[in-house]
Amino acid sequence: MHEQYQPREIEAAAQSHWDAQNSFAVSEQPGKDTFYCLSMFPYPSGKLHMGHVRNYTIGDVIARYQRMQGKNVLQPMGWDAFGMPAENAAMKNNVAPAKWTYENIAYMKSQLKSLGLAIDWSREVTTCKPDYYRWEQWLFTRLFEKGVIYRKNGTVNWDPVDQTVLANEQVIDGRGWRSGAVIEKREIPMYYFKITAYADELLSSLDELDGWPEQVKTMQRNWIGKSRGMEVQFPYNVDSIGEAGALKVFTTRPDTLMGATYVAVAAEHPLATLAANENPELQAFIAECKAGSVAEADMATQEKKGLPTSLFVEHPLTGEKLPVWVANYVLMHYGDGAVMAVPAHDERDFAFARKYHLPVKAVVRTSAGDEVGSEWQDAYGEHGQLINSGEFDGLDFEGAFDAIEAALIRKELGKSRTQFRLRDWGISRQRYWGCPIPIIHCDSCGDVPVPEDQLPVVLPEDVVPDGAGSPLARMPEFYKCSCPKCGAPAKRETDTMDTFVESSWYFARYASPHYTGGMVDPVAANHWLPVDQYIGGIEHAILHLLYARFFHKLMRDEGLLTSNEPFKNLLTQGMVVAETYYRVLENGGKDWFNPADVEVERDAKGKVIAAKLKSDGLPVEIGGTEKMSKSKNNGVDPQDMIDAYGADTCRLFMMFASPPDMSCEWSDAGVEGANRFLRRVWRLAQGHVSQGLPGVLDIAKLDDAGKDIRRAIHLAIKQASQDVGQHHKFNTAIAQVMTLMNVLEKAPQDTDQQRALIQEGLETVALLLAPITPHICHELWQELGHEEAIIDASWPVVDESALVQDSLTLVIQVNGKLRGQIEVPADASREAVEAAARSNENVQRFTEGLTIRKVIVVPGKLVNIVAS
Ligand code: ANZ
Ligand code: ZN
Repeated sequence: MHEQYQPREIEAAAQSHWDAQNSFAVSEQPGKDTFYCLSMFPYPSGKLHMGHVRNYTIGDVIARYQRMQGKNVLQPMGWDAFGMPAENAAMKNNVAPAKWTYENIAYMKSQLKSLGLAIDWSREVTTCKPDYYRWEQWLFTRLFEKGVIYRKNGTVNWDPVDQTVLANEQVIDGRGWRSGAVIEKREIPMYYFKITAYADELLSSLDELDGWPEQVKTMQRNWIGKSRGMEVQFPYNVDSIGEAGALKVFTTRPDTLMGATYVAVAAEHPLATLAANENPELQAFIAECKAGSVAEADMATQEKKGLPTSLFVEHPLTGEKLPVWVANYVLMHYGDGAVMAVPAHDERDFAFARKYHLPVKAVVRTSAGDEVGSEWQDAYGEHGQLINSGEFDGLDFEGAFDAIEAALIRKELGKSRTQFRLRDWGISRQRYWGCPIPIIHCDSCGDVPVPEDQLPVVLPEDVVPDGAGSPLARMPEFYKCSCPKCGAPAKRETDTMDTFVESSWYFARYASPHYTGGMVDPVAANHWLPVDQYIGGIEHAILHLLYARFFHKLMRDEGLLTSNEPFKNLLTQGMVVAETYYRVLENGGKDWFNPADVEVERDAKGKVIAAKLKSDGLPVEIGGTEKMSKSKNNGVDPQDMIDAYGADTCRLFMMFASPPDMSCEWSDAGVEGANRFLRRVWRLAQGHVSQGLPGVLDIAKLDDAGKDIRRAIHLAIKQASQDVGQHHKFNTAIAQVMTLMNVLEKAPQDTDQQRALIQEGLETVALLLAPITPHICHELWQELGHEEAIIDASWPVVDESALVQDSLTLVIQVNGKLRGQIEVPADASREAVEAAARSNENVQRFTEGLTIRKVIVVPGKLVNIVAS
């Protein structure tokens, strides 16, 4: 055994052992407990960042721990390889997205390997390869035939200069991110997944997901947004053109119907179009609304604006005439694109009514008993007893809901309805680097799905896009084809799919990644699925997880899977954060400096109190800790850390810095501390091994000091097992091992039996750390004399008898202040403990002249004597 800890050598050796033994390749083994441990696969952006390292280390620790529990553990990895960054890089460097992507994958794979992850690489999945996406296309054609995918016009952000569709995040302040052109809304045909058909199930089966964070389930519930309300019709009669009809609105507050003082429609609503005839001002306003962003967040924050029309509708119950307004806060694609406005009880309507001097009529008594809405500063949105509502006065929300529904049904002007906020999922992208949509357009047959024997529709890989629309649309060799139905010349669809589609089913493909008989081999898929533990960032809490849950159900309904949900347990890891430093520029902007280029001074608690730039020695501002990002220039390259200290130090630091679901603050001192600890372990083991391995420990012959050491060993096992197995608290598990190390370092090593005890201690350290720092533990295990590699060893078992204590040390307090210690038999009664405490000489000194009022005994811990 080397005298020094040399991570480079031992990590290479451990990794080549695993490679040679194929240690992480798994197959279905009936009868053996399976554990499917999955970390969200990366986008091959170029190199790993700290967030990846954290995510994959957490997954690896769990996978390795479960393997030590004797389970058949599947931990796969792959690449979410389609997407825009490849196109942007292609344009910048004039290289095909495929080439850029494959090169990134090769490099990042080598990085992942250097971290020593227990991955079954034979199952690697790359979503931009035809052997993967052909099955996505296959499912698409099935769903298209079933009507679960359909085509209709959708509104998109159109960049008139680049002649391309932009994603919401590419529209910045209403302009294209590249061209700077003012973005227009356009209607173009798009493909949609009918996810709304699964809305109810996506909501209700959340209740079965006990292993998911409550916060994520809440986010999913809100996104799906089920609301029970009422559809209400407001009849109208447009005399000038002789048109009659009824304006339909959706409301969750039918109890406030008697307080409606106007109605408002979206700019795209047919009634708005009708009213704008011969009204240029209204036409201009409608055009302005239509041009705005399609992002819902922008809609919510924008200033409320509207224009009146000359139209009126009738209140369905009173017949009163209500004016029709066009308002920018009404969304066309929600509810019915129109609202009954109740300014007294709806915040948006209230703001709007104030601005345009519309009446405010209160119909719900506030908890303070107020009844005059027009004098309020704000809408009253709570439920309450009805007022000013005629026959409905005095009813509560439920009562009013039912009574008003009955009244509307009698007039055939309304009924209750449940609706969802969730929209169907538009997946068409007018981009090149994505999975081709397998549809052929024929003049006589319409939209024809590509037949199974013509799949996959292969994306050509040698194309360099130029940013002006999709190159596929300019490649006749791609889009010219013949109709599969009638054989006439036809045109292939040139849109590609949203990359969220690939990441919605990769977890299932890992079960049988090379299967050519279908999307998944149902036997293998049902063997491994659902995933036992899924680990990834909170940024995927809504869309990715929702789409993956949806796909799982789609695949179930195709007969491919039997389970209802893909991920049994979900761990959302916290962010990796680091200190930020900057200087203010003359123009008021900030120039950010990387922590590596800054020298800092800290106070006793480790807080940064001063910082200067290494290059010029002048001070920089301290910006506080933030998520590592390019924009704040506070990223630390994990590769530098691995090169300098080795993967084990890197893994140990990450796991020790904080529990996995909390943010983890990067610190050089922390990394050095982790490295120092591993060197300590090495030193103790090296000293021990160099004297030859001891004989077998005879537990029966242990003296008191020996019993104490052995108790420390088994206490560490007990607590680390709870921390890792039950709570994923790797940081406290590591702390247990550190405590044990302190004991072992002080333990005597004179006799063979004393050394046998150290042997047990060191073996325990190696086993407990094995999931976290697998390389050093691999080496230690061999050096400690084991034939079998530690990767095949079991998690240690607590010897409960070692935990039994003959005597206990209790802390003694007098009036809460520490005054001494007593030693009592472990099975001493309360009375005996109290008596021992009272007779303690310090207690007598500090209670002299006082009366003892109370003696509190906390078993196993302390005795507090209250005296005055
Ligand atoms: C009258 C009313 C009175 C409303 C009141 C609320 C409070 P959720 O819960 O999200 O489903 N609404 C309906 N369609 C809309 C649209 N296309 N654009 C903007 N707002 C719309 O919200 C339903 C409520 O949102 C409905 O109930 C309606 O306003 C509004 F005291 O109707 B309410
Ligand atoms: Zn045809």
